[in-house]
Amino acid sequence: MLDGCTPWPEEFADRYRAAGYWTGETLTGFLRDRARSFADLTAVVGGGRRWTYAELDERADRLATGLARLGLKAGDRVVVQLPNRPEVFEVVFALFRLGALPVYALPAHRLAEIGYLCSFTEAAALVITDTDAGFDYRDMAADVRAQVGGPDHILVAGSTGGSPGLTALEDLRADAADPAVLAAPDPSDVAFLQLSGGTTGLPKLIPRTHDDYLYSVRASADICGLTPATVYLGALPIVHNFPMSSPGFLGVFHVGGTVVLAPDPSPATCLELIEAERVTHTAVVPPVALLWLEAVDRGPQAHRDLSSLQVFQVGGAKFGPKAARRVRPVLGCALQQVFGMAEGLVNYTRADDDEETVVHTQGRPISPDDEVRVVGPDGADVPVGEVGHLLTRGPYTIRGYYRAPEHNAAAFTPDGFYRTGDLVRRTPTGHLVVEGRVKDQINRGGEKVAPDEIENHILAHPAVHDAAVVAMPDTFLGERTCAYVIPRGAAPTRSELLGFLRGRGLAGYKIPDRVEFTDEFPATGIGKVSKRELREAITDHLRAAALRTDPG
Ligand code: AMP
Ligand code: DBH
Repeated sequence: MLDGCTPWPEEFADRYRAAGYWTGETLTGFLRDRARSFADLTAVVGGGRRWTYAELDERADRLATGLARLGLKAGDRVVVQLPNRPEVFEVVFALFRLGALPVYALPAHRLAEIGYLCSFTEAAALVITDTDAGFDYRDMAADVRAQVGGPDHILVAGSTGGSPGLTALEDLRADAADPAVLAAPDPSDVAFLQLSGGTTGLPKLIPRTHDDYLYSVRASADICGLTPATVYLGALPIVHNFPMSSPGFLGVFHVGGTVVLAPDPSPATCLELIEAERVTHTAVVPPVALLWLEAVDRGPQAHRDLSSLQVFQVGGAKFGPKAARRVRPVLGCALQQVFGMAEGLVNYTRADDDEETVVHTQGRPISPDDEVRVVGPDGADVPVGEVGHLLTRGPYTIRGYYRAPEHNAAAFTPDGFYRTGDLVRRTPTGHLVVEGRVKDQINRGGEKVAPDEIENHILAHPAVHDAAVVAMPDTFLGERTCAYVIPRGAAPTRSELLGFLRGRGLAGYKIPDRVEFTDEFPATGIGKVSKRELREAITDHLRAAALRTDPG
């Protein structure tokens, strides 16, 4: 296994194989196999292109050959940061073919995150696009290289703009595939690294194996009722765990369906695509769901023909019952709530669940062998119906983060349960209702922010003495970030501080939504900063301000 990863104990691995969950299939062979079964069916639509399974397979083959000639090989880590365009599939399947490990970054990531990922994983290459949404990724890549002294290869899906340190994928793709480059990885080995939302200073990396991940993909495709007639709209950044595997593009490719890539999740873009491509399934986070509901419900997209839509998945953050109840009347399709995590466990409401279950719960686990415990502060199981901390272990939940022994000691119990940090309640049917969290994390409409990481960036400002970042309630995103700052001497202005954070190359969604200057922080009994009191203070403040503007 890849160094710095925690395998499942042998007795569990044996059990998961015996139960038929771990089949020995690998992501290396996955696409070739599907291309044999579904050659002429459409695999991908996006960016003005349509590729059949045979075409995607051939492209991945030729690119893999080019990458091998460049020197990339099995076991190499390759940071992949691409927007929702068909090349993203060509690249990840080419890497799987070589046995190289994609490290998935989001398009929103900037120098701080990409630099960290490249250096922490000792990446052999970084794959970017040229420009997207007004941002030039080539400039960022040059800064990454200047900062971390690597990676050796920066590959661009698009134009290099003539820059000498960059290689265009177009120039790399071999004229013909060399079958000798095909790797033969052990199915129990790590296939890629996924990013966690994280709670501590730097994002944690999640190692997923061929066996465990493909089990979750196959089971998800089955639960979600995918068939070769499925047309899935990829509205979220496609390499996020949700649109990749729950059931996501891998679930769709597993059954021979079509993935339509949306360049952005806006209602204008997506609802037009749903109508034009006769989309049957899609997946969004709650704020996007709210925008779509508004746009269709007597809004500017009310005229769209959405009759093809069968399943509307919402997950990543809590979807309130009020909005959940509007899905069927407004969009004319079924809602499926999805509560998942890149670490493993995924819960779905099912097609045959009654309306109250679909509206009020976040679903139940994929697998009969997902072990779910809901425990109190003493670590003992609480009765059904009571709120407790969710711990889980199972055939597709990791036993440890990548190269993080200290963090693992806290994030996993000695017997291997992952401490999700989520507070849940279990219903008599085994469905889970997410009630809150114990982890220090802000869930900004599905985008996770680790306060600790932002605090460290704020503390780097010379005029900052101390910083504490907390969640504040928000009707649209659920939560936004508020940074409490104790200045050192003359306080910087808000805009100066935010400009400073942007200048450090922090992803936009991590820039605090609000900054409050203060002289001191409230303390807990043992003298730690009381984030609970800060959260309450900002919540009270916002409520009072709302009452002033809307006294009714
Ligand atoms: P990550 O570990 O970064 O993959 O993020 C997973 C976390 O997102 C979970 O542990 C939950 O805190 C949160 N989450 C995901 N889906 C939902 C949902 N449907 N409702 C509430 N929280 C969710
Ligand atoms: O939030 C998540 O990470 C998430 C949500 C839904 C996820 O990883 C998933 C489904 O697989």
